[in-house]
Amino acid sequence: MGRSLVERVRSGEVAAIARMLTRVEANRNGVGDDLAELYRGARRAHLIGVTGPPGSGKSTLVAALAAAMRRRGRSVGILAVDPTSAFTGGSVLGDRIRMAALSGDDGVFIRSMATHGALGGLARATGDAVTVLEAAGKDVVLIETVGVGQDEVEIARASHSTVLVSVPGMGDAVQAIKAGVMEIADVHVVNKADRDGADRLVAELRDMVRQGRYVRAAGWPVPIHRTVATDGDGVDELVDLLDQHRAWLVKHDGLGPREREIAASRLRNGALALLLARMEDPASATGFEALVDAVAERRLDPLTAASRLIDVHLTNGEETR
Ligand SMILES: Nc1nc2c(ncn2[C@@H]2O[C@H](COP(=O)(O)OP(=O)(O)OP(=O)(O)O)[C@@H](O)[C@H]2O)c(=O)[nH]1
Ligand SMILES: [Mg+2]
Repeated sequence: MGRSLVERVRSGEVAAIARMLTRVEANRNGVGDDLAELYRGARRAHLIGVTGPPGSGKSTLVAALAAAMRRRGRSVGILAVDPTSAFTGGSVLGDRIRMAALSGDDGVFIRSMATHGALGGLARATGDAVTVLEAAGKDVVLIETVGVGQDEVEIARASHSTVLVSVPGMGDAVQAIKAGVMEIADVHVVNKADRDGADRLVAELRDMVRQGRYVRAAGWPVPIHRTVATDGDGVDELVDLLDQHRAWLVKHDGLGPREREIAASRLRNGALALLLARMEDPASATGFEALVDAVAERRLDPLTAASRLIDVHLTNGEETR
């Protein structure tokens, strides 16, 4: 008794972190106040996004990275963001973590994030979960996303360092470009380097990076690194590369532009989630249902209706301020 949930999160209590994340995910009433308190003054963790096609070994790699970071004495938070099947995603990650023998270690906190309702809600919830883990004092937060849609790219982008995982023999590099995720990579990882075709994939990626069309930060030489996540091969070197990337960011811009990128992304996601929630709130009298009728009956086109909805909402917002 006595100590608030916020205080208990701040002292890194595992049960409190779990409870706060459940509140964040469900977007419970009052969680906004807790998050505001947690956000202010929270120490910045090194945010590392790990993205790539399904089955490329992201979870295995994340677990191996976490283990390597633990050996260096760092505390780690892991968020596995699965927009398609949060349930199986979580259990798969759970298996990988058990494989890496991380369970039972209080220095690692693992959570899979599920999507609830509104578009953009997942990105909002992920950002808020990062706030909680930072406030709990994690040195590093690893965020795994399946890099297929815009939401996931947005989540991966809201990191200091983004790892793009490809595997040999699937035409991944080409796929990644098509999906528009190529330029988010600060570090390319060719995982499953034990398989045929790793050399060719490395060469392909090297060509692309050399052409410079897909480079996120000018002046940072994007490394192309091989791993065999299942054996832990190349994982320690990947930790070194990520340290180097963070040091490079600090040296070149004091993290400023990257922090602003993260802040901008969080502001966008927050605004989107709030706007959608308020517009659809039956109690807020924004006329959502009436506009739905008008669009369904073709009395109004969707864009005009959307514009009216936003106008009404913004006016309401001003009046209540
Ligand atoms: N041969 C080989 N297999 C690997 C390697 N890394 C992971 N795997 C295997 O690849 C499969 C998928 O690994 P996961 O870590 O679940 O991949 P993921 O990218 O997280 O998958 P999703 O989250 O479902 O997109 C598992 O069977 C792993 O054991 C590797 O370096 N070499
Ligand atoms: Mg996974």
